[in-house]
Amino acid sequence: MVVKKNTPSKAAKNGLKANKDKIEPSYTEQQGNGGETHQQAGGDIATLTSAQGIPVADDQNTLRYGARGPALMEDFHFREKIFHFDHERIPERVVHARGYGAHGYFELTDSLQDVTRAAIFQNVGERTPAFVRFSTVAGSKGSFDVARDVRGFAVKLYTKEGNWDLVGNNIPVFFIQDAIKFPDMVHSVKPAPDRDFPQAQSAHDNFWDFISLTPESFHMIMWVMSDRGIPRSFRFMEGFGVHTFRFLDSNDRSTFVKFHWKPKQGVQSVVWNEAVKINGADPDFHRRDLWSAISSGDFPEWELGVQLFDEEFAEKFDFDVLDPTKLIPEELVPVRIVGRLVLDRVVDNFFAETEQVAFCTQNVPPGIDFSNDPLLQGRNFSYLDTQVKRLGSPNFTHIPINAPKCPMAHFQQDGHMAMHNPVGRANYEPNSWGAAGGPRENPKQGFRSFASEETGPKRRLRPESFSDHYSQARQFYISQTPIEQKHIADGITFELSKVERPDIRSRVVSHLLHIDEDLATTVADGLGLPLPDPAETTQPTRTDLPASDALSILKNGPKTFAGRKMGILATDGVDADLFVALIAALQAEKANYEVVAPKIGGITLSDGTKVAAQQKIDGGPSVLYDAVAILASKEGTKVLASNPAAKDFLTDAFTHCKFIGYSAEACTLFKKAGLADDVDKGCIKLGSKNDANAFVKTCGALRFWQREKLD
Ligand code: HDD
Repeated sequence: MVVKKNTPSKAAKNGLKANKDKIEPSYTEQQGNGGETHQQAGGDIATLTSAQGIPVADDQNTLRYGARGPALMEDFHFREKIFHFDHERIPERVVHARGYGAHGYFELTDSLQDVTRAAIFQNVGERTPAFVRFSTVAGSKGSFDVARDVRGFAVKLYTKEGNWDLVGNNIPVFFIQDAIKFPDMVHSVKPAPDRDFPQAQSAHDNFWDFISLTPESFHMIMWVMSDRGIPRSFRFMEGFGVHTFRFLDSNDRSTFVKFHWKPKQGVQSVVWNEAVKINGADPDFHRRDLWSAISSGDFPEWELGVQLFDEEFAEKFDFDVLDPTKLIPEELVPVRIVGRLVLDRVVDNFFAETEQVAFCTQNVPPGIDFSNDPLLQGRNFSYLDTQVKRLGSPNFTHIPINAPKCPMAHFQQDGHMAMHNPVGRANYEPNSWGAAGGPRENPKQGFRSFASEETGPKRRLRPESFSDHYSQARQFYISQTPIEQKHIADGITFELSKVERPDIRSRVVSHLLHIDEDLATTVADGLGLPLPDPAETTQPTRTDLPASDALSILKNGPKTFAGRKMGILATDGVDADLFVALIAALQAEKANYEVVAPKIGGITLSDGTKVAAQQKIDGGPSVLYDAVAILASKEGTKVLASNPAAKDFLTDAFTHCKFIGYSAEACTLFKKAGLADDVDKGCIKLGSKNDANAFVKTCGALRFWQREKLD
């Protein structure tokens, strides 16, 4: 028998050759040796080695006895390779498993020296390195991006006095008031233990059962059911520290503070029908967006704002500032902008950075301190545990993404994977070895807690000051525009229509009656449910809280199409002047676009110019874009009219209230899509190249909401 040795295919070899210049070293040391690479044992392509650095001669065939004989235990290369592969996974986060991170910096624009001694807030213009991880909460690591869910907004700031982790969300309040309920809340939204579904969604019995029995969650529910629960991307979300924290100045004087991240790009969301379709078309919609924006130099930016207030305000405020289900309206305590956060670098390696980053709420530098918010107190206990479980060692702070960028000096030692250990003789303190004896405590510069005075019996209780569950939920609801209110009603109706037990649906509506009667009636009607009695409550809803415009997305929308993406559905023969003018207008506006064409090979314009396509029609549905243009020639329109995906492109864009620009010839597609009688002011005919600019400016409004009928 002729024995043939299995070698890499010709194509694989050619591929290697063709990309020779681009080939990265196969393994880059992440730490410890100054970033040297194992490389170039021969020629200009690095020689493959084992993890021990032993050059590998054959990576295609296991070592075996005879041509067809058994594998040999002696094959240490195979053993090491498979062993390592078998251990590649670490446990995913118990919540916020699906996330995406990027590097950047925080720059101080307004000194907070008057209220805090935190180093990061002293010198205007100073930049502090930052790493941010955005996430969904409920879905597993491989779930889709545009689930209806809260988004995590976790920021690690590598300050000169240690790491500060501000582990927030895109919603300023939380579901529960006491950390002891967190496992129940999370279990209820995650897949049921017997069937292990539903995945990454809250539209099911368990979640709404828990919510309907937990009235304190209703303020948060209003936010999650609003369009805030389906953000357009991470770049267009606000972030909130949620809890009340303390600032401490150099005399340990305390000022309460709430943290806000405000996106320079504006806040923007998608609509539900669109979200469902995006998840099919591109499950990575949000991570792709962040990656593309940063990679193309369009760096997302947020302003850091603080709401500062004192004990006196806290005493007279309508709600308890320690209750994490309440916010302080910006109209009452204005948000002072003190800095900006810019994300300007994608990760080199997802696992090393985004997966291994370990946020802990208890990481605060001197000058920042906690309040007694019971949820925050519980979180401070929880995060350390979870990192040890995930990362496998108390030395997770030695991983570069978690290591402070300021000097560290302590006597902690050993443990799994320890990279930094004490040197010299003394590894304890106090000691009498003088300067050789290592670091010492520093009462002046070191972290000091606020010396609050606490009294009271030891017992388990929920304070009376936490008992109003509906007034701020109502305030949020009345602060929304009619379209946003409709979306909230639609959102709740959709979710409850997936709940199988009518008594749970009814119980939810019994709470909504305390928030807004119209909302409750609309939802009940949408479910075909008789209106129940209002839920029992000890606290009547306050109706004197004024609307707060800051709570609405649409009242604060951006006025420009910058950073947004247009889908240009184009065909062969389209007017070259119009096409070029549209691209120029988009570029002038700093907007992005993709050409969507019948064939991925692209199109030929009327003047013979070839244009590459980024998407074939069925791979680039209009849900992926903020606005669309349909630029077709007469012949091209015929091609589109016979293509179901092209008709969907138009009808979806129309249904989702997007602005639609179209060349005169593309009119026929409206007919074919059954929209001929519906053409409205959001559908803009691009008669000549001169119309392109005005169209792109109009798109700055992002949606033509008049199209959505209000009952
Ligand atoms: Fe939490 C992760 C935000 C309440 C326990 N949480 C986690 C992350 C974010 C938040 C953004 C992901 C961090 C990352 O990207 O790695 N969590 C919040 C906010 C809360 C909150 C804004 C309320 C205001 N969390 C909360 C409570 C507990 C936890 C009450 C437990 C008592 N959270 C965790 C955790 C996680 C976590 C189990 C899972 C993975 C991790 O920590 O690193 O410890």
